[in-house]
Amino acid sequence: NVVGLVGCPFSGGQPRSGVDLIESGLVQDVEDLGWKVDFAGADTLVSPLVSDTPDPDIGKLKKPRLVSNVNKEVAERVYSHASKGQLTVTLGGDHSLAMGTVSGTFKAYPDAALIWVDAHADINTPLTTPSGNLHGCPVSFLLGLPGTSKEEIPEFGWIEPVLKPERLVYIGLRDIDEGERKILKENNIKCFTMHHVDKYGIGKVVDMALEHVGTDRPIHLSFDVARFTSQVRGGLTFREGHYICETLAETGRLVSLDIMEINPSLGAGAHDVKQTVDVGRSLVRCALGETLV
Ligand code: DIR
Ligand code: MN
Ligand code: MN
Repeated sequence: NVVGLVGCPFSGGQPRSGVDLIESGLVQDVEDLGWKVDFAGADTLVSPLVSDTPDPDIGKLKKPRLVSNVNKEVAERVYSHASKGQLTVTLGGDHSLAMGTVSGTFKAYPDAALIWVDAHADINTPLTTPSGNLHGCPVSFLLGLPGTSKEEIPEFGWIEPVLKPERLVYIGLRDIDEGERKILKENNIKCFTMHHVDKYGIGKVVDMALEHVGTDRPIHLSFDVARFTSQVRGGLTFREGHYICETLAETGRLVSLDIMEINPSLGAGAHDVKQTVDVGRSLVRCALGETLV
């Protein structure tokens, strides 16, 4: 039972938190749960190569080459852990990093399923993105949607369309762009929004999500914790988030975990930073089998 730890304090080119999680004692947490940890140390965190090469927008996309390069390295690292049978835990960093983590996981486990826990679908394409922020786009590249092909955007040509729409399920959506809504419909992608969480409860939603993707597949969980602590009106609660992690741990089929957007907002006080870090740590512990009693 080995956890392969990948740290990637990368936010659209802004190196930030995530490191905080490791510094706060996460490695010890994981070892206390009975895992060995394969982590080469904080000086091996994935960090964007500082370079003088200009990185102009491509269409609307901001910092495309930087995001692509960092993700290519993340994909290689995740694959190297996953291919040895380790459970990969990646600490981000912004959610564009799932381009890398999911690519690496699915290279090792081609029949895996992806569970995306987020208020947002992050499925904009280079053609539909309203903001140009790549953290709103990773899923479209993994699915190979129109606008993401090697011919259309060779800078991301290393990403293979490893994900099939029926192997993807969302939990916790509540903020979807018009273009995304169309993509979700057209591709018949299963979405459990906050409406469904309210209606069925989180227990039933997780059961239905697992049923949808197939109960015997390896699972990659990509968890966006942005503003999770401050309880933005209408989002998943602290317990609902933890319940998801606990239940996936119980399946015994979790092979890869992303805890993304551990980015206490700039200018946040020490208290907010600590809260965000504590939530990230406890989600990781739950996903690795910590139980309440
Ligand atoms: C919006 C916001 N859908 C976009 N996305 C995210 O810019 O594509 N915000 N992920 O956190
Ligand atoms: Mn996200
Ligand atoms: Mn989000």
